[in-house]
Amino acid sequence: MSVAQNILQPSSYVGFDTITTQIEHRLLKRGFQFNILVAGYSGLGKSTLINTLFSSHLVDSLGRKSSSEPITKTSEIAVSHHQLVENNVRLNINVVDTPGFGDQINNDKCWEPIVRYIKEQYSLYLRKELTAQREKFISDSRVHVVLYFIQPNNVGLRAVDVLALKKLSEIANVVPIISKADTLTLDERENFRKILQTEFQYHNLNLYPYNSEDLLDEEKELNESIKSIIPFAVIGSENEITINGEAFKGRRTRWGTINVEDINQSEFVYLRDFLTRTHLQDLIETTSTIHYENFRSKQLTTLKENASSGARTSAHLSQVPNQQGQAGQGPISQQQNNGSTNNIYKRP
Ligand SMILES: Nc1nc2c(ncn2[C@@H]2O[C@H](COP(=O)(O)OP(=O)(O)OP(=O)(O)O)[C@@H](O)[C@H]2O)c(=O)[nH]1
Ligand SMILES: [Mg+2]
Repeated sequence: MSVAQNILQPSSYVGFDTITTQIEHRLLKRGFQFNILVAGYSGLGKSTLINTLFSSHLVDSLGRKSSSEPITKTSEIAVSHHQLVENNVRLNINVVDTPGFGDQINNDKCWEPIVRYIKEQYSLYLRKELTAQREKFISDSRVHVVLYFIQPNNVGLRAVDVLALKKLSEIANVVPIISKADTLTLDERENFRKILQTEFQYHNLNLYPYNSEDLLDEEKELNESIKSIIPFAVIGSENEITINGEAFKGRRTRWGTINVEDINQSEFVYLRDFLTRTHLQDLIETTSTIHYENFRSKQLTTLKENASSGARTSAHLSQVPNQQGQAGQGPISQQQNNGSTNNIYKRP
């Protein structure tokens, strides 16, 4: 069956072309929510980079500033909420700081608390979606991007990195980063990036951005060029340095000063543009349409299966008289019904 489509041109101005402005006003009023999680080995500059990224002090860096300071470590997952405003655009940011790997006595499965945290946020969202009286705007704590910090060892990924990247990229958008890039020479940096890219392929890691047929040609091109420089080799600093009247965020070393925004020294600017200018909306969207959707469909399928097996069991049980001789009133059927209803709220 073919549907004839006539494109009509109104004879006078109707005004629906302002819909984009109307959407913009509404979105601006509501603001945007962006949730970012940092993960990786301890002391790799996770907290420092988050502060450098948004040019604001968002989280406390727990590293030592001088050799006399005690070493303090992030020991549990901590979420901090922030609101940044730029040209009337309100960006609500949740930064999820996680304990560095390698700090525990047993580092087996040290990524598990992070995986659990990410799934809990999906579960929370799903629960809010399924309530009878839904909130008008469901507050979104789903993690939109995991920045995974890799040690600048010029050797390759550790076994823990491979496993953590695998587990995390199955449930969220993961962007790997070579941290403290000032500890590598420019040649070492390029060499290390190539080693890592080969390892990502070898281990079949599904890292962000993804290839999709839905993308426009220019978006595909942009993603290809971004993929060629992932993992970004970055340098972070919260310290403001002034040289010849010019103030910048940088690191002062014995050999000179590093401006973190100087693209000849650090790919920090590329990372920031990627996260905030070119891919912010896509990160939010893919979290919802790919990762949350996977979680949601698995949970609902399990719920449906449990419900139908529960119904079959209770139909069967209804044939079996209980101790009082009443069919289907016994504690077993009640237990099974409870189990299946609660399943969706359980930690996966
Ligand atoms: N050389 C160098 N040092 C850095 C860089 N970024 C951070 N640091 C320093 O590394 C130390 C640790 O930084 P943090 O930001 O606290 O590291 P973290 O990964 O959050 O550490 P944990 O919370 O303990 O896991 C601090 O002394 C920072 O000043 C960098 O790009 N280069
Ligand atoms: Mg930290």
